[in-house]
Amino acid sequence: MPKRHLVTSALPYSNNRLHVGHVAGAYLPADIYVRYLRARGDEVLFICGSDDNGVAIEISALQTAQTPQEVCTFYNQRQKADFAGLGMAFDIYGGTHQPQYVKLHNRMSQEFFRRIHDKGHFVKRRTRQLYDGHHQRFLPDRYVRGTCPLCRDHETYGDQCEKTGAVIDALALIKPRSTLPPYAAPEVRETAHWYLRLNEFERPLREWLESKQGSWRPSVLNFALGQIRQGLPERAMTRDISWGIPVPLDDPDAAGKVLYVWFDAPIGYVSFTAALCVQRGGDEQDYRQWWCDPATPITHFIGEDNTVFHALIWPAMLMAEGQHQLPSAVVANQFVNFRVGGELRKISKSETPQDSPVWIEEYLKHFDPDALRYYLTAIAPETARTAFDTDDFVARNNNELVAALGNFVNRVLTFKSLEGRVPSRSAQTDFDRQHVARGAEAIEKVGRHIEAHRYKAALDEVMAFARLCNEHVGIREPWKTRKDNPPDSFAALATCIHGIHHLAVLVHPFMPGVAQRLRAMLGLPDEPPRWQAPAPLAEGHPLGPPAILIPKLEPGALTAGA
Ligand code: B3M
Repeated sequence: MPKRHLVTSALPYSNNRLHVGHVAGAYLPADIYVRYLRARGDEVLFICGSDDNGVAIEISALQTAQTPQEVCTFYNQRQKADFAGLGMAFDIYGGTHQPQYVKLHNRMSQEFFRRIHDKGHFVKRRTRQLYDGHHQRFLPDRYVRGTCPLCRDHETYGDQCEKTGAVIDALALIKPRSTLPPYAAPEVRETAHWYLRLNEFERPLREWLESKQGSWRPSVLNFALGQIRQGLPERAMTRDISWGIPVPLDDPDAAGKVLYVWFDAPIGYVSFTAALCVQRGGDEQDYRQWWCDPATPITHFIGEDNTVFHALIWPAMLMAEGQHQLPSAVVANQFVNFRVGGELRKISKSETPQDSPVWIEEYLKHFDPDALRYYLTAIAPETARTAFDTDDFVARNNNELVAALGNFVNRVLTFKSLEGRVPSRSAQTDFDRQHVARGAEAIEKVGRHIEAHRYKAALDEVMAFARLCNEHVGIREPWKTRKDNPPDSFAALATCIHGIHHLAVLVHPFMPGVAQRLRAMLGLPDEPPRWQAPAPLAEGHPLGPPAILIPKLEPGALTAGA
């Protein structure tokens, strides 16, 4: 595996708070991957920030009588705080329209657009578009709703079918309605836009995607290859709205138009990398070390509905522009629904109560971030949609984290005869040595799972080792030999402590807070572990004070406010 990595998480639109579904999709798996790579000794840049431009933000501003800048800055800060509370180890949390980033981001996006333009990959077309006579504005993307022209049985916005994820043409919507009150039926007016000729890239995209067979998730490849089989239509990369990046062309038709938000958003990954290079005292152009060097793999973590953009349109933009490398991997997760009291619901701003713990802000007021990281990994929507179930959350917290991990650690480290020090392991048995070897094997296996983006399987492996540790202490029974055979009792305890040390490595990518508490209890310095089987602590090494690893939750704890 290479030694440098650029990892990105999808840039959330800055018009809403974050919920557990967002976290399970594009952020937590990325953070686990990054923490693992860093523990392995690799150099990683982990890039994220908010997606501040475009229709979604403009509509939220209209609905709340604020400016788009107010909306996106408020949510940029909110989301940043939520991510920090969950321990996301971003190197930068930018924002495509935040004061510190907007200038560089606009310039890089405009340069990108111009290079594609100069190479002839855009075609300017006069087209007809839906227009709201009442508000005197065109209705791109989320400004219009209607029945999807492709699946024909589903209400959707004018940009993407909410059921199949396919990009659609708003003009083709059946029975379209403006999403602005009084929700008029739109008229059709002429306008001019710049379209990316995606069909020119069908072959290179197909060949590139086919080369990922066996390493990428089938859901991403099947979707993207399926779209290519149907043929990739030209896509407009400009919009008739006012909130965004001005189209950088000296052409009267460009006046008053902005870049399509899905054109500039992925360039946010690049411009935030450049901003980070500057923040770290380097030059803006240093970003090329990450974006133009094939020895540095780029991994994008996204939610399933972003697949078309990351696996087709963004790579086509990169091919058209020609100066940056393609992503090495696009890791997409499916949606997470919400089950409360047995009833399945979608998580949405309008239907989910303000104080529900599915909102990260609310969750973090009352509960441990690592318990959520644990649960969301245990139910990770890697191959199918899953549900965040409040009862299941409590059950798993108590039966798995507390019972298998917390109790074991507590039982061993509070053992009286230890007197706060690691005892002698001189009387270790073969069984003890085998146990330590199992810990080392677990570290290897978990690493392989994480490298293959199998986070759920990785966590299962961690918990399997935790259960093994429980079994070990149960079989060795150091309390029974404490008086008659102290060397044997001590050797058993030393083995258990070594097991805890292995667990402190194993849980780190998933639950960094738990890992830190384990290290403190083991009397180790407060620094991230190396991803390797730890050497046994020396006899006499002073242990730290035992503490509660993960609090037990009362049944129904999460249902309040749900
Ligand atoms: N903002 C969509 C979303 O939040 C979009 C992702 C952009 S990633 C470049 O789901």
